[in-house]
Amino acid sequence: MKANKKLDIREILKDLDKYEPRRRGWTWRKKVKDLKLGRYVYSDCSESLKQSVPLPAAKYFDNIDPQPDAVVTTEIASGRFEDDIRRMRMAAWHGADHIMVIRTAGQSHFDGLIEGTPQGVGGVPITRKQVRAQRKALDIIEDEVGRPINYHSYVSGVAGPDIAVMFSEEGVNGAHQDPQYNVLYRNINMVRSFVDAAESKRIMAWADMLQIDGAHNANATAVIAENVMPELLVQHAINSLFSVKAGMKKENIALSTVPPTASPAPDLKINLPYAVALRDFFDEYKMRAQMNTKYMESSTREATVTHVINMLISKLTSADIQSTITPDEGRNVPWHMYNIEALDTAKQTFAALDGIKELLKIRDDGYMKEAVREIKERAVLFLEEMLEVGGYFAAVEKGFFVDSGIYPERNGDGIARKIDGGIGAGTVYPRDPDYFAPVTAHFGCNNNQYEPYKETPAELIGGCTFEDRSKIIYIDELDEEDNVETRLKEKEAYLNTSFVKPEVEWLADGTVVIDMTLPTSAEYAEAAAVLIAEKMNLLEPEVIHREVLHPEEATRIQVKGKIDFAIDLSEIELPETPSVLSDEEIKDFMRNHPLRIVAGTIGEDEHSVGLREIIDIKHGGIEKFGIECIYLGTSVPVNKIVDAAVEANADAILISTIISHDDIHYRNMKKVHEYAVERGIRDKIIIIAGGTQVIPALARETGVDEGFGRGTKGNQVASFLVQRLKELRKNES
Ligand code: Z98
Repeated sequence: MKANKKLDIREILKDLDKYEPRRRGWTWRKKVKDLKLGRYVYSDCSESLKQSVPLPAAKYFDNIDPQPDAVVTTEIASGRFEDDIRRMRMAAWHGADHIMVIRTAGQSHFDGLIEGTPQGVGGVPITRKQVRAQRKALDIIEDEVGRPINYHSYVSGVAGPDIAVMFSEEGVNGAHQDPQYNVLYRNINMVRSFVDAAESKRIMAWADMLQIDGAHNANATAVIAENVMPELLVQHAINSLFSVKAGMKKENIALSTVPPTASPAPDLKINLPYAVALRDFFDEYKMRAQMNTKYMESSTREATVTHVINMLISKLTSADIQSTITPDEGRNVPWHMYNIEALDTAKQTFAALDGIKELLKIRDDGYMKEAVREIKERAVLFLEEMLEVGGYFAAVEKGFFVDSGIYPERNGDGIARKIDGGIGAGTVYPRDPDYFAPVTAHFGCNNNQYEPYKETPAELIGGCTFEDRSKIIYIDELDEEDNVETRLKEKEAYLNTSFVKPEVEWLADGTVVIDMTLPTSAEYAEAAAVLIAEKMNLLEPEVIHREVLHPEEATRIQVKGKIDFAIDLSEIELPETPSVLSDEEIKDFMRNHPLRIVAGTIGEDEHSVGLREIIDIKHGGIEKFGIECIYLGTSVPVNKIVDAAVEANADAILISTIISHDDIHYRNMKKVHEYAVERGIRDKIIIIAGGTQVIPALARETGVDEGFGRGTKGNQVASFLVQRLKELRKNES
């Protein structure tokens, strides 16, 4: 797969009936001791990727892209698996190696597998075809980035065991499985949920899948999230020990942990002791750290800060998997760019905090000691009381879980379920004495009469679908309308054509966001913003975020809307990319035509880093070609830089400006040009203007010879100087 080629969804869908997964089971990253990258040595990093998109600032660091040692998750949930596949590719290039596919709303109440590729709501309907297509796409993507990617979804609901079998057959690498989730949040009968869970866990164990539990959901549901801390430990305990008893290896059991509270609460004072208590109790298991979503609103900035602080806790304690909830989850079903933002947030934070445990140690005395002990005590007492009242089922009936009080306080508002209530109640039957299930992975008694097949029942039929894939029945589309082929046909105009429309989740969905600040109160600003969007011809405008800058002075509003036109890329004439000469060509020219320039940041601009990079030899700047550079420093007045050029008999003036407020950068360029005209040197001197906000065409309009924007390198400027000088000298002769 070439980086400059798009994934061809139709190609992936071809011959899916014959697709076989490459492997089963979970893959961890390969940690590298003292990883050397560029000029740094990293303590907590893993092998680098073959291809990736590094952080924006990487260009100042030889484009290094350190990959943390924790597996990094992204959750994808657009409702259309074909669009999710493209997002998976973007995510992998930004460092995700755990792709969690959210299921469509309501799938957990389907008592069986569904087939085909129907469109989902808030996630995709998980079917064999969809799973195969995504796993097949991930095979291509993992080869491209050079790191195995774990594919993950959910083994829950009333079809839990059926899903577990299908996942095992199809090489799904990880799944959430926790019967408490069914009981508390999906109102599925508790007896059925635990029986199903035993079967599911045994199947997942056969496939070597990693399991993530569901304790974090209590955190997200509780009225005051930190009040469920003791209960969270109890939930983890129930599911992990149950999993071990069902045959899972401890290293395949991951606890889903979320720092319970978020600022403005004193985050670390609450979350850090909790994280320590959890890891003390469950040190044999893996930690899947997720961010706090309970207090997530529509501010992506706020969500990102919570995420960063949560990752500080991950690094101070431990996280084998770091989840990255998208910062827009509070306002959209996640959009492409926010998956990527969250992944970059994780990558940036982890690189920043690399080696933190060599620098800082969590105290084990005073406040920390007391706080850790208190959480543990409350959890143990909770568990003891649960046993006293007759066990888990009785405790759920009494509403022990997700109560808003901190144990032992109870406010009587917990989620209570009846032992004989909920979906699937009364559907558990005792096995007949001669019951025999000829499957490889099966929980509990599987009739003893059938010696010698007691331990290996599948041998009786020459292997079940786990050993003999030809027994798997692949069912293609069942619905003539609701399927991927019809959706692709609708998008034909944009599939590998030159037409593009903006998109946030589905190809050519046309969605854009505009961001505006209005000098009025929030209520008026919101109403006005919608009118503005309408006048801009945006369809279906909707306010997705508002932020009070001051109750009366101003409000910031973000509006989403759609456009109904496309752009034909074949009609676009791209500006010519400036030709860059080889170092040898530049040096050759310089040997015969020595060149002198004067340079400085002008006006009131003190930002010299960019200019120094263009000039300095150590940054590969133009000095290295033998160009004599007279650097005048920062905030050089316009007249002074031109006068200096006259005095030095310079061939060129290099000015640099970062500040662009009120177009001061272009105004200053114009002044330099005009003063050079006034001094009578304009036709003999080259004027070059650079800066992060400089757009070459606009710079040229001010009268300077060329503008150079963000990311310019010394050799580009030197090439321009050589080419321009050649022209000037040709004109002179
Ligand atoms: C996460 N952001 O955990 P349905 N089982 C468990 C779950 O936690 C979930 C499901 C099943 C979260 C994603 N978690 C939400 C233990 C969901 C999902 O019934 O398909 O919604 O099950 O990463």
